[in-house]
Amino acid sequence: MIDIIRETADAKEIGIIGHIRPDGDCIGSCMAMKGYLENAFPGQEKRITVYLEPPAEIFSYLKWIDEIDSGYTERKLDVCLSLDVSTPDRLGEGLKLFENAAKTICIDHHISNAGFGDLNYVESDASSTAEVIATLFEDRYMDTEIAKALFTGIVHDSGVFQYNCMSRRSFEIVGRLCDYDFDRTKIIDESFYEKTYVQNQILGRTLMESILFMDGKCIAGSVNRKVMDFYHVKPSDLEGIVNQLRVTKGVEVAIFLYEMHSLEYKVSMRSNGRVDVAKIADLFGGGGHVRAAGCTMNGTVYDVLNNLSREIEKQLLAVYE
Ligand SMILES: [Mn+2]
Repeated sequence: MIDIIRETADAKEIGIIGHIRPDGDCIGSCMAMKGYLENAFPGQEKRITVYLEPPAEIFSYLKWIDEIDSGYTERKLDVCLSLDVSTPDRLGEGLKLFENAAKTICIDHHISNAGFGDLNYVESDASSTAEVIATLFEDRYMDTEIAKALFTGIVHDSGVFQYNCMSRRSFEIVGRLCDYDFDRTKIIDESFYEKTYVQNQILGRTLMESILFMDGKCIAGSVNRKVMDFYHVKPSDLEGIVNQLRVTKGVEVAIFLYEMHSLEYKVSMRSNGRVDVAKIADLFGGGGHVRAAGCTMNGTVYDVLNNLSREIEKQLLAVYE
Protein backbone atom coordinates (compact mmCIF):
# COMPACT_ATOMS: atom_id res chain seq x y z
CA MET A 1 0.00 0.00 0.00
CA ILE A 2 1.02 3.60 -0.49
CA ASP A 3 0.16 6.28 2.06
CA ILE A 4 -0.70 9.11 -0.33
CA ILE A 5 -1.08 11.71 2.41
CA ARG A 6 2.30 10.92 3.93
CA GLU A 7 4.05 10.82 0.55
CA THR A 8 2.72 14.25 -0.45
CA ALA A 9 2.73 15.97 2.97
CA ASP A 10 5.94 17.94 2.44
CA ALA A 11 5.47 18.64 -1.25
CA LYS A 12 4.69 22.17 -2.42
CA GLU A 13 4.42 21.41 -6.12
CA ILE A 14 2.39 18.28 -6.90
CA GLY A 15 1.65 17.01 -10.40
CA ILE A 16 -0.87 14.37 -11.45
CA ILE A 17 -0.39 12.91 -14.95
CA GLY A 18 -2.39 10.40 -16.97
CA HIS A 19 -1.84 8.78 -20.36
CA ILE A 20 -2.13 10.15 -23.89
CA ARG A 21 -5.67 10.14 -25.37
CA PRO A 22 -7.10 9.91 -21.83
CA ASP A 23 -10.15 7.68 -21.31
CA GLY A 24 -12.79 7.79 -18.58
CA ASP A 25 -10.70 5.85 -16.07
CA CYS A 26 -7.66 8.03 -16.59
CA ILE A 27 -9.60 11.31 -16.36
CA GLY A 28 -11.76 10.14 -13.43
CA SER A 29 -8.71 8.93 -11.50
CA CYS A 30 -6.77 12.16 -12.02
CA MET A 31 -9.76 14.33 -11.01
CA ALA A 32 -10.41 12.17 -7.94
CA MET A 33 -6.77 12.42 -6.85
CA LYS A 34 -6.79 16.20 -7.31
CA GLY A 35 -9.96 16.56 -5.19
CA TYR A 36 -8.65 14.21 -2.53
CA LEU A 37 -5.36 16.06 -2.09
CA GLU A 38 -7.17 19.44 -2.08
CA ASN A 39 -9.41 18.13 0.74
CA ALA A 40 -6.54 16.60 2.68
CA PHE A 41 -4.43 19.77 2.66
CA PRO A 42 -6.92 22.66 2.80
CA GLY A 43 -5.47 26.16 2.76
CA GLN A 44 -1.91 24.89 2.58
CA GLU A 45 0.63 26.36 0.23
CA LYS A 46 0.46 23.54 -2.23
CA ARG A 47 -0.12 23.68 -5.94
CA ILE A 48 -1.81 20.52 -7.18
CA THR A 49 -1.95 20.38 -10.99
CA VAL A 50 -3.47 17.77 -13.30
CA TYR A 51 -1.68 17.48 -16.65
CA LEU A 52 -3.69 15.79 -19.40
CA GLU A 53 -4.47 16.15 -23.09
CA PRO A 54 -7.80 18.02 -23.44
CA PRO A 55 -10.52 15.66 -22.17
CA ALA A 56 -13.64 14.89 -24.22
CA GLU A 57 -16.62 17.20 -23.71
CA ILE A 58 -18.65 14.32 -22.18
CA PHE A 59 -16.55 14.57 -18.98
CA SER A 60 -17.32 18.25 -18.38
CA TYR A 61 -19.48 17.39 -15.32
CA LEU A 62 -16.35 16.53 -13.33
CA LYS A 63 -15.14 19.15 -10.89
CA TRP A 64 -11.67 20.63 -11.59
CA ILE A 65 -11.87 19.59 -15.26
CA ASP A 66 -11.44 23.23 -16.37
CA GLU A 67 -8.23 23.50 -14.40
CA ILE A 68 -6.39 20.78 -16.29
CA ASP A 69 -3.07 22.00 -17.69
CA SER A 70 -3.09 20.70 -21.27
CA GLY A 71 -0.14 22.93 -22.11
CA TYR A 72 2.09 20.91 -19.76
CA THR A 73 3.65 23.99 -18.16
CA GLU A 74 7.18 23.11 -17.19
CA ARG A 75 7.68 23.04 -13.43
CA LYS A 76 9.98 21.33 -10.99
CA LEU A 77 7.59 18.96 -9.25
CA ASP A 78 8.24 17.77 -5.70
CA VAL A 79 5.95 14.81 -6.26
CA CYS A 80 4.61 13.50 -9.56
CA LEU A 81 1.83 10.91 -9.59
CA SER A 82 1.35 8.85 -12.72
CA LEU A 83 -2.16 7.36 -12.87
CA ASP A 84 -3.42 4.66 -15.27
CA VAL A 85 -0.20 4.79 -17.32
CA SER A 86 1.29 1.40 -18.25
CA THR A 87 4.64 2.56 -19.68
CA PRO A 88 6.55 5.90 -19.60
CA ASP A 89 6.08 6.51 -23.34
CA ARG A 90 2.31 6.67 -22.67
CA LEU A 91 2.92 9.81 -20.58
CA GLY A 92 3.26 11.81 -23.80
CA GLU A 93 4.18 15.41 -23.08
CA GLY A 94 4.01 14.64 -19.36
CA LEU A 95 7.14 12.49 -19.56
CA LYS A 96 9.45 15.49 -19.08
CA LEU A 97 7.59 16.62 -15.93
CA PHE A 98 7.72 13.07 -14.61
CA GLU A 99 11.44 12.64 -15.30
CA ASN A 100 12.32 15.97 -13.64
CA ALA A 101 10.23 15.36 -10.50
CA ALA A 102 11.99 14.88 -7.17
CA LYS A 103 9.77 11.90 -6.32
CA THR A 104 7.60 9.82 -8.62
CA ILE A 105 4.67 7.60 -7.70
CA CYS A 106 3.09 5.20 -10.13
CA ILE A 107 -0.44 3.90 -9.48
CA ASP A 108 -2.01 1.63 -12.07
CA HIS A 109 -3.88 -1.57 -12.93
CA HIS A 110 -2.22 -2.63 -16.21
CA ILE A 111 -0.56 -6.04 -16.04
CA SER A 112 2.15 -4.74 -18.39
CA ASN A 113 3.20 -2.03 -15.91
CA ALA A 114 6.72 -2.89 -14.73
CA GLY A 115 6.72 -0.14 -12.07
CA PHE A 116 8.60 2.85 -13.47
CA GLY A 117 8.20 5.19 -10.48
CA ASP A 118 10.23 5.59 -7.28
CA LEU A 119 7.16 4.17 -5.54
CA ASN A 120 4.87 1.81 -7.35
CA TYR A 121 1.43 0.48 -6.61
CA VAL A 122 0.09 -1.70 -9.39
CA GLU A 123 -2.86 -4.02 -8.85
CA SER A 124 -3.27 -5.91 -12.09
CA ASP A 125 -6.50 -7.61 -11.07
CA ALA A 126 -8.31 -4.36 -10.27
CA SER A 127 -11.07 -3.25 -12.65
CA SER A 128 -9.61 0.23 -13.05
CA THR A 129 -7.12 2.70 -11.67
CA ALA A 130 -10.10 4.41 -10.02
CA GLU A 131 -10.68 1.22 -8.01
CA VAL A 132 -7.01 1.08 -6.99
CA ILE A 133 -6.94 4.67 -5.74
CA ALA A 134 -10.29 4.23 -3.97
CA THR A 135 -8.67 1.56 -1.81
CA LEU A 136 -6.02 4.14 -0.81
CA PHE A 137 -8.52 6.91 0.04
CA GLU A 138 -9.66 7.56 3.61
CA ASP A 139 -13.34 8.37 4.03
CA ARG A 140 -12.64 11.60 5.93
CA TYR A 141 -11.19 13.32 2.84
CA MET A 142 -13.82 11.97 0.45
CA ASP A 143 -16.70 14.02 -0.95
CA THR A 144 -19.40 13.78 -3.61
CA GLU A 145 -17.21 15.23 -6.39
CA ILE A 146 -14.49 12.65 -5.72
CA ALA A 147 -17.11 9.88 -5.64
CA LYS A 148 -18.41 10.99 -9.07
CA ALA A 149 -14.90 10.89 -10.52
CA LEU A 150 -14.14 7.43 -9.11
CA PHE A 151 -17.52 6.13 -10.29
CA THR A 152 -16.79 7.44 -13.80
CA GLY A 153 -13.45 5.60 -13.86
CA ILE A 154 -14.91 2.26 -12.80
CA VAL A 155 -17.91 2.55 -15.15
CA HIS A 156 -15.73 3.27 -18.18
CA ASP A 157 -13.09 0.58 -17.64
CA SER A 158 -15.62 -2.14 -16.80
CA GLY A 159 -18.08 -1.44 -19.64
CA VAL A 160 -20.66 -0.41 -17.01
CA PHE A 161 -19.76 -3.27 -14.62
CA GLN A 162 -20.03 -5.81 -17.44
CA TYR A 163 -16.50 -7.24 -17.65
CA ASN A 164 -15.01 -9.97 -15.50
CA CYS A 165 -12.50 -7.49 -14.10
CA MET A 166 -15.33 -6.48 -11.70
CA SER A 167 -14.60 -8.40 -8.49
CA ARG A 168 -16.43 -8.52 -5.21
CA ARG A 169 -14.17 -5.70 -4.02
CA SER A 170 -14.91 -3.61 -7.12
CA PHE A 171 -18.63 -3.87 -6.44
CA GLU A 172 -18.07 -3.09 -2.76
CA ILE A 173 -16.24 0.10 -3.72
CA VAL A 174 -19.10 1.03 -6.05
CA GLY A 175 -21.40 0.39 -3.08
CA ARG A 176 -19.33 2.80 -0.99
CA LEU A 177 -19.67 5.44 -3.73
CA CYS A 178 -23.47 5.00 -3.65
CA ASP A 179 -23.40 6.60 -0.17
CA TYR A 180 -22.72 9.91 -1.93
CA ASP A 181 -25.57 11.82 -3.48
CA PHE A 182 -25.16 12.08 -7.26
CA ASP A 183 -27.07 10.96 -10.32
CA ARG A 184 -25.43 7.66 -11.30
CA THR A 185 -27.78 7.00 -14.22
CA LYS A 186 -26.97 10.40 -15.70
CA ILE A 187 -23.23 9.73 -15.57
CA ILE A 188 -23.61 6.31 -17.21
CA ASP A 189 -25.96 7.60 -19.91
CA GLU A 190 -24.21 10.82 -20.77
CA SER A 191 -20.58 9.77 -20.52
CA PHE A 192 -20.86 6.16 -21.72
CA TYR A 193 -23.93 5.27 -23.79
CA GLU A 194 -25.00 8.53 -25.36
CA LYS A 195 -24.51 8.88 -29.11
CA THR A 196 -25.11 11.80 -31.40
CA TYR A 197 -27.86 11.57 -34.01
CA VAL A 198 -25.39 10.92 -36.85
CA GLN A 199 -23.52 8.31 -34.81
CA ASN A 200 -26.82 6.45 -34.43
CA GLN A 201 -27.66 6.91 -38.10
CA ILE A 202 -24.37 5.43 -39.28
CA LEU A 203 -24.65 2.61 -36.72
CA GLY A 204 -28.14 1.77 -37.99
CA ARG A 205 -27.07 1.90 -41.59
CA THR A 206 -24.05 -0.34 -40.96
CA LEU A 207 -26.15 -2.93 -39.12
CA MET A 208 -28.77 -2.90 -41.87
CA GLU A 209 -26.16 -3.52 -44.56
CA SER A 210 -24.09 -6.01 -42.54
CA ILE A 211 -23.48 -9.47 -43.93
CA LEU A 212 -23.60 -12.78 -42.10
CA PHE A 213 -21.36 -15.58 -43.40
CA MET A 214 -19.60 -18.83 -42.38
CA ASP A 215 -22.91 -20.36 -41.25
CA GLY A 216 -23.75 -17.30 -39.18
CA LYS A 217 -20.53 -17.49 -37.18
CA CYS A 218 -19.12 -14.32 -38.70
CA ILE A 219 -20.66 -10.90 -39.23
CA ALA A 220 -19.13 -7.96 -41.03
CA GLY A 221 -20.06 -4.34 -41.53
CA SER A 222 -18.24 -1.62 -43.41
CA VAL A 223 -18.32 2.10 -44.02
CA ASN A 224 -16.68 3.66 -47.05
CA ARG A 225 -15.28 7.15 -47.54
CA LYS A 226 -18.37 8.36 -49.41
CA VAL A 227 -20.69 7.43 -46.53
CA MET A 228 -18.38 9.02 -43.97
CA ASP A 229 -18.29 12.24 -45.97
CA PHE A 230 -22.07 12.21 -46.44
CA TYR A 231 -22.70 12.03 -42.66
CA HIS A 232 -19.66 14.21 -41.81
CA VAL A 233 -18.36 11.60 -39.36
CA LYS A 234 -14.90 11.09 -37.95
CA PRO A 235 -13.41 7.66 -37.15
CA SER A 236 -14.22 8.26 -33.46
CA ASP A 237 -17.93 8.43 -34.39
CA LEU A 238 -17.70 4.79 -35.51
CA GLU A 239 -16.58 3.46 -32.14
CA GLY A 240 -18.97 0.89 -30.73
CA ILE A 241 -20.32 -0.35 -34.07
CA VAL A 242 -18.19 -3.51 -33.91
CA ASN A 243 -19.44 -4.22 -30.37
CA GLN A 244 -23.04 -4.02 -31.57
CA LEU A 245 -22.23 -6.45 -34.39
CA ARG A 246 -20.63 -8.83 -31.85
CA VAL A 247 -23.80 -9.31 -29.82
CA THR A 248 -25.63 -10.85 -32.79
CA LYS A 249 -26.94 -14.29 -31.79
CA GLY A 250 -24.77 -17.17 -32.98
CA VAL A 251 -21.83 -14.98 -33.99
CA GLU A 252 -18.27 -15.92 -33.01
CA VAL A 253 -16.42 -13.08 -34.70
CA ALA A 254 -17.54 -9.59 -35.67
CA ILE A 255 -15.59 -7.48 -38.15
CA PHE A 256 -15.96 -3.80 -38.79
CA LEU A 257 -14.08 -1.94 -41.52
CA TYR A 258 -13.87 1.68 -42.45
CA GLU A 259 -12.05 3.13 -45.40
CA MET A 260 -9.11 5.32 -44.41
CA HIS A 261 -7.85 5.92 -47.94
CA SER A 262 -8.84 4.47 -51.28
CA LEU A 263 -8.54 0.66 -50.95
CA GLU A 264 -7.10 0.90 -47.43
CA TYR A 265 -9.25 -0.20 -44.51
CA LYS A 266 -8.97 0.06 -40.75
CA VAL A 267 -10.15 -3.30 -39.39
CA SER A 268 -11.63 -3.92 -35.93
CA MET A 269 -12.44 -7.44 -34.79
CA ARG A 270 -14.31 -8.76 -31.77
CA SER A 271 -14.52 -12.38 -30.69
CA ASN A 272 -16.86 -14.12 -28.32
CA GLY A 273 -14.00 -16.30 -27.08
CA ARG A 274 -13.52 -19.23 -29.49
CA VAL A 275 -11.36 -17.32 -31.94
CA ASP A 276 -8.23 -15.44 -30.92
CA VAL A 277 -8.55 -12.28 -33.02
CA ALA A 278 -5.21 -10.92 -31.76
CA LYS A 279 -3.49 -13.79 -33.63
CA ILE A 280 -5.31 -12.84 -36.83
CA ALA A 281 -4.61 -9.12 -36.45
CA ASP A 282 -0.96 -9.98 -35.84
CA LEU A 283 -0.75 -11.83 -39.18
CA PHE A 284 -1.74 -8.59 -40.91
CA GLY A 285 0.58 -6.30 -38.96
CA GLY A 286 -1.83 -5.31 -36.18
CA GLY A 287 -2.42 -6.46 -32.63
CA GLY A 288 -4.65 -6.42 -29.58
CA HIS A 289 -6.25 -8.84 -27.18
CA VAL A 290 -7.84 -12.30 -27.63
CA ARG A 291 -11.34 -10.81 -27.84
CA ALA A 292 -10.58 -7.39 -29.33
CA ALA A 293 -7.98 -6.60 -31.96
CA GLY A 294 -7.36 -4.53 -35.05
CA CYS A 295 -5.14 -3.95 -38.06
CA THR A 296 -4.94 -2.03 -41.34
CA MET A 297 -5.50 -3.90 -44.62
CA ASN A 298 -5.39 -3.09 -48.33
CA GLY A 299 -7.78 -4.08 -51.10
CA THR A 300 -11.53 -4.04 -51.58
CA VAL A 301 -13.93 -4.91 -48.75
CA TYR A 302 -14.26 -8.38 -50.29
CA ASP A 303 -10.48 -8.89 -50.48
CA VAL A 304 -10.17 -7.93 -46.82
CA LEU A 305 -13.05 -10.17 -45.71
CA ASN A 306 -11.74 -13.09 -47.78
CA ASN A 307 -8.33 -12.84 -46.19
CA LEU A 308 -9.73 -12.55 -42.69
CA SER A 309 -12.33 -15.30 -43.03
CA ARG A 310 -9.71 -17.79 -44.18
CA GLU A 311 -7.87 -17.29 -40.88
CA ILE A 312 -11.06 -17.30 -38.80
CA GLU A 313 -12.15 -20.55 -40.45
CA LYS A 314 -8.81 -22.19 -39.64
CA GLN A 315 -9.26 -21.43 -35.97
CA LEU A 316 -12.92 -22.47 -35.88
CA LEU A 317 -12.14 -25.78 -37.63
CA ALA A 318 -9.37 -26.45 -35.12
CA VAL A 319 -11.82 -25.84 -32.28
CA TYR A 320 -14.51 -28.13 -33.70
CA GLU A 321 -12.17 -31.01 -34.58
MN1 LIG B 1 -7.64 2.09 -16.75
